[in-house]
Amino acid sequence: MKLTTATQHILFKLPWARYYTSQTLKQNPVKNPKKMAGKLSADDRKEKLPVLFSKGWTLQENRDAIYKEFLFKDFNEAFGFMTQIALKAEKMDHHPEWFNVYNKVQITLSSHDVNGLSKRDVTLANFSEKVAAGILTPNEPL
Ligand code: HBI
Repeated sequence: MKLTTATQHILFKLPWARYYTSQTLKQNPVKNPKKMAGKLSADDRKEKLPVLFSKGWTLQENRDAIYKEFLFKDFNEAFGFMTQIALKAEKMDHHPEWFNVYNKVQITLSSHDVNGLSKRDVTLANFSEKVAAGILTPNEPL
């Protein structure tokens, strides 16, 4: 019998049910949809990464991750950018590795659960580009 995740949580509180649930889970384990997503496929890399490279993202040499340094007019713009990314990251349950000093924001994206790049990183990178474009005044470098 397939148990929903919520049912499993409830049942896990009852000792006798814990055994039953553990046996049930062995038969049909609940997979984390995020972990099921997996690493970026070769086709996706060919299609999606060049677009980001053209916008200043680079592939890290020592790990399967992408990196970009954003420069803004001042700290307020930089922090406004980070605030919007932070809200998106929470909504996605996918978080950047980043560093900020004054008007500079350095972002590294990789998916810890698959130990490399996933579609989530591409999504967050593209979102970062949209936010930066909205914040940066015309003719300012990204
Ligand atoms: N952020 N970049 C990144 N990679 C993850 O695997 C990840 C995350 N934020 C939250 C998260 N995973 C949760 O699902 C827990 O695994 C921490």
